[in-house]
Amino acid sequence: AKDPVRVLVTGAAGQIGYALVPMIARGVMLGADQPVILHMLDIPPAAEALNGVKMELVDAAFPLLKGVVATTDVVEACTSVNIAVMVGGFPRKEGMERKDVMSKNVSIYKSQASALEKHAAANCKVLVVANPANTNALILKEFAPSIPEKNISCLTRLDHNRALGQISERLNVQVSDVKNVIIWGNHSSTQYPDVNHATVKIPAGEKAVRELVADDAWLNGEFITTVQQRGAAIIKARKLSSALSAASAACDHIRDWVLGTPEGTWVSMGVYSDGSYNVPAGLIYSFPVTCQNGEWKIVQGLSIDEFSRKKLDLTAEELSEEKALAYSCLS
Ligand code: NAX
Repeated sequence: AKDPVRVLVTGAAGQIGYALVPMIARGVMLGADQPVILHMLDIPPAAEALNGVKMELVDAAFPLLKGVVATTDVVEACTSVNIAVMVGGFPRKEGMERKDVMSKNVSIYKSQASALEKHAAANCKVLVVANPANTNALILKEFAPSIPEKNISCLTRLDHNRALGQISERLNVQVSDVKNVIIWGNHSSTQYPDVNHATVKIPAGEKAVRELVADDAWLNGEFITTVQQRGAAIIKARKLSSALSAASAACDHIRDWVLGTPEGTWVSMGVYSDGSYNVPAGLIYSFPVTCQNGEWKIVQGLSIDEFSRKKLDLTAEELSEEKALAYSCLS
């Protein structure tokens, strides 16, 4: 039998946490043969609720779940973890300035970065979900200099999956037959969902999404805005932000990272830019990636037309501004 993997979920008493921890304990994230030990962190006001989640995990009698640590102590939470899913953060409340929200999250991610750096297992993989996800991940990277940058990422897989879902609905095809959409940039409304290289499986092989949809106005307009604004649409409908789809996307992200992407398929991950596609180096930016042996690699050589170029640049500019704002909170 395999040794258990320790998975940290911060903000585990929140709504994504509540959807995510049972998925991890059922093997959705790391596989049906991989035992896990869950580490759940939240803040003292949520300690009682967190303990309730722990009680439910015990009550669910998950065969793969070999232990649960539920704590408000960051060091205890981070100790020996192999995977860290950072869902905890400070939400933007009505009337709050962007800078104030940024400042709260900078201080959270700065201190959790140090705890991970000192106490996590060697080669721990980190996924930041909490918003502003890209910039929180960047702060975490900056304050955990001994964690290799290739081990730090942020979640744009939900946006990626939303794009797959929209194409599948539009063409009335199985979502599993659609692949190779791309989310470029920030997990925000400036993200660019790109279908220029996406395909659908057909009996004779595969066919370009653009050819099958045959409606560039829709693909360059409503499709993009629907994906960009899907989060707001969920809040409007549910009076709560997306949780089950976010949790599922976090599992997809880690599973593909650890176990690899299928041959010929890429996924979107927010990763540290090396300057690929003329995206400024030093931002955490969502790119198309393939994964093998536990490492992601940015897909190279895709053609970028003029329409796409502008959109890649626009979301990069927003990320540069967020980075500057985050740094201004440090001084
Ligand atoms: P909730 O408010 O339900 O849960 C957040 C939890 O984090 C709370 O239990 C809170 O007590 C805890 N927390 C706050 N500060 C903490 C700290 N310093 N250490 C540990 N825990 C702390 O929010 P939820 O709906 O679960 O969303 C969580 C985060 O995910 C938010 O930042 C949200 O904006 C972000 N999202 C990101 C998505 C993505 O695709 N990247 C999509 C979904 C989601 O909107």
